[in-house]
Amino acid sequence: MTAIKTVATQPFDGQKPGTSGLRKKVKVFQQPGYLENFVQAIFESIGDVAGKTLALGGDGRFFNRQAIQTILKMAAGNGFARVMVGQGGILSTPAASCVIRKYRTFGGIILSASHNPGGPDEDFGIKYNIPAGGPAPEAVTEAIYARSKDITQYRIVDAADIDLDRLGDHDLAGMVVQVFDPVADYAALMESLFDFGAIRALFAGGFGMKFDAMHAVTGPYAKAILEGALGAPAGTVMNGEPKEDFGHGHPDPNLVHAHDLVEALFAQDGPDFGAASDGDGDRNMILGKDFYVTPSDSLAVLAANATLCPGYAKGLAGIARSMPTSAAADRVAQALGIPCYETPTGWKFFGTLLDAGKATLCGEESFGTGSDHVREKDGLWAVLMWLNVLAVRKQPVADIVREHWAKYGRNVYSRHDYEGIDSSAANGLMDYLRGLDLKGKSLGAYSVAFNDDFAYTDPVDGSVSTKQGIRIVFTDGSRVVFRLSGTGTEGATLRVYIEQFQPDVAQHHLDPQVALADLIALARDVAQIEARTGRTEPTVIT
Ligand code: VG1
Ligand code: CO
Repeated sequence: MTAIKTVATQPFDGQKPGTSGLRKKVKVFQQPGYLENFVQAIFESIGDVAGKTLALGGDGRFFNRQAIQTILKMAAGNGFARVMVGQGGILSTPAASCVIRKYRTFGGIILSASHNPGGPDEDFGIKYNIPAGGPAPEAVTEAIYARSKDITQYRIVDAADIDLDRLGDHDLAGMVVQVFDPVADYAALMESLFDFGAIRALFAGGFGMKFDAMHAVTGPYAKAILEGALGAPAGTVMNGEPKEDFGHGHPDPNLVHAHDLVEALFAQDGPDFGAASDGDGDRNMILGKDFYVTPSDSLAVLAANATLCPGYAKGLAGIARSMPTSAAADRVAQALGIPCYETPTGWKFFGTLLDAGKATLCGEESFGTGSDHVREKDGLWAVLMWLNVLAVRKQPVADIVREHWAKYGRNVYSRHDYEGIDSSAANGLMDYLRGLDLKGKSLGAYSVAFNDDFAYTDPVDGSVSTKQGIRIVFTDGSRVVFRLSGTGTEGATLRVYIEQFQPDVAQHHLDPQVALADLIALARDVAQIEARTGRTEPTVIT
């Protein structure tokens, strides 16, 4: 019988989960006790774990395997009966949500810093998902943080490491470690939602696609589903081997970082369809031939075409989008006669709406789309939904989006990120904006309808979240929004979101940077971005 050790420890500062879990440099996580304290704080904040089952896995980044061994021993030390861990320590975020729900586990721990780079000098992350499958709501993350501040000891067993590559049940000091295939349950769920026969026929007819897994977690999933079940030619999946440092890349599926894919789609004789996913598999970018679909438009187009997919044939109960996401989805909801909810940034805010059956599809401007099939955003799911729509409509991606704009009007949209700026300058800028009273004033050619700091009251459980982003909304419905990122690990990242509705089809072809030029300049001026941050240009534009 292996003895459970109780190890004395001292609290670390700053174990406060951000938009999606605790993200820090690997070196921070490698400090003795750092990971252990946070895991113990989780186990003590989620109720009685004795005899329960936990799901566990991560995006395969550096430190993933080591962290899993530690968490397994701590789960045994804290009385869990079983831990289901993805083979090789691999489990995409949406697959984790799928497994938690399917096997009714007592939630799960996901190891990922998502789109942040990986490697010994880069980032690591950890988050707890609740038994419903979604990210822990704020009440739970606050409890974990509070516990991390007064922790004095953690519990762990002394035992040999588990062979994470060998499928099946392993014994760890009396606890069962079940190493399972991380792809199978997820692939089966996808097949239950989409018309795989129609997509197979599409590929058989010569439809060309590239999927960029960015050397991150979706490689095995995409190969099994696209090249396996759906018969897409070998080589459809690019960068399909998960690597601990993502091949020195930045696994963020946008026009800047998914450059291999962008090059392929904008080349002469490029494929018909392109997609990419992020580090942990919950984000997606959609490209057509010579065409980029903004995430906000992608949500709206999928909502408008959802009934073409078997899993959504009965229609949608409602749509939910994060506040900075464009109102393109709202127009579809209005046309369908269903509600559209506006939540703060972060998938955790969609959970109650999905659980209550109020929303079926959800989306964020940050390349996140998903539905009530799990409680996370889901990159490959969005790609498969697009494929299902393309298989039925038999039109190029660009035509589908342009027709959509012609019918609903176009919410011209862009996000400008200023990464790695000084934290106090960033906070000063936000405080300054918060203090402005602009109502009724003119900014350039625009007149301000209202400005505020977005606050949200959850319509299901009544919980209130404040300070979720500064909005300046103009009388014509255009708006600029300012937020600080809650997922970075170095300095601060200022995100500026710019949106304008354009009903005139003759203007729809314009590059958003051109169409939005006045609003972009106005946003820069009103927030004094250059004076306060020293930056004249954003780091990333999406
Ligand atoms: C970003 C995105 C947000 C997303 C979050 C987690 O947060 O803006 O929409 O939910 O990342 O996604 P922030 O606070 O940096 O703006 V992931 O794929 O990093 O788990
Ligand atoms: Co992610």
